[in-house]
Amino acid sequence: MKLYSMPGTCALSVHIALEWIGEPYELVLMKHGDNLAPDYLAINPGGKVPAVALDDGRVFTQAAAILTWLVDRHPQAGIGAPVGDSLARFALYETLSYLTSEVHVAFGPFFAPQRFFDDESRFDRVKRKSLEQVAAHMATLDARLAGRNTLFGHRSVADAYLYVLTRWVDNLPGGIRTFANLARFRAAMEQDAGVARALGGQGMKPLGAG
Ligand SMILES: N[C@@H](CCC(=O)N[C@@H](CS)C(=O)NCC(=O)O)C(=O)O
Repeated sequence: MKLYSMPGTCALSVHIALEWIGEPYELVLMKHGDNLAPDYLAINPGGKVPAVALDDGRVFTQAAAILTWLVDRHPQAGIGAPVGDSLARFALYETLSYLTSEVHVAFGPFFAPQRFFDDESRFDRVKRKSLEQVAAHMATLDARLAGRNTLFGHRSVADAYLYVLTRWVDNLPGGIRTFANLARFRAAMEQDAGVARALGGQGMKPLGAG
């Protein structure tokens, strides 16, 4: 399978998961902007990463769906919910949905204010509001990580996704240090060999606790 990614993006979460499960993959690392080029749009008309292309031609998109598909394909990896435990599966889906559809989305106006507002002179305000939303989410997640370095008491694909978001938190005033548990989580994730390999593969560096 091929994983299409761009450095620093949420596709890193899928890259980490692939490293954790040990499934062979080919990384297609694109530059920002290449995602809107015709050859990539032919693969994923949505123009976003991650996309996973299977050898049989199927293309999968949406990080939460890809991550839970990987969990199901590799139950032995123990990075999701135990097979048959519907409450644990619910909790995993609930958290992945929260991270992808609320927390990630809250960053949108910060990274791309022009998609939300025409008046360039107001972009600073739009970005500030975006980061206010992000800060509220991060406070929630920070509280959830009190006393532990995983969201579910064991390593999971939700941690891989949260790790990516913690890298973006450095854009907040005060950075990750405002959130002591998230800072500790981020540094702990970077001690993980799979995370280190994924970062290296994407040409990215660990950020530590800030
Ligand atoms: N809901 C999608 C969001 C994907 C997404 O927004 N990816 C970003 C990187 S984190 C992207 O490809 N952005 C490129 C762009 O918007 O041009 C998912 O969870 O996979």
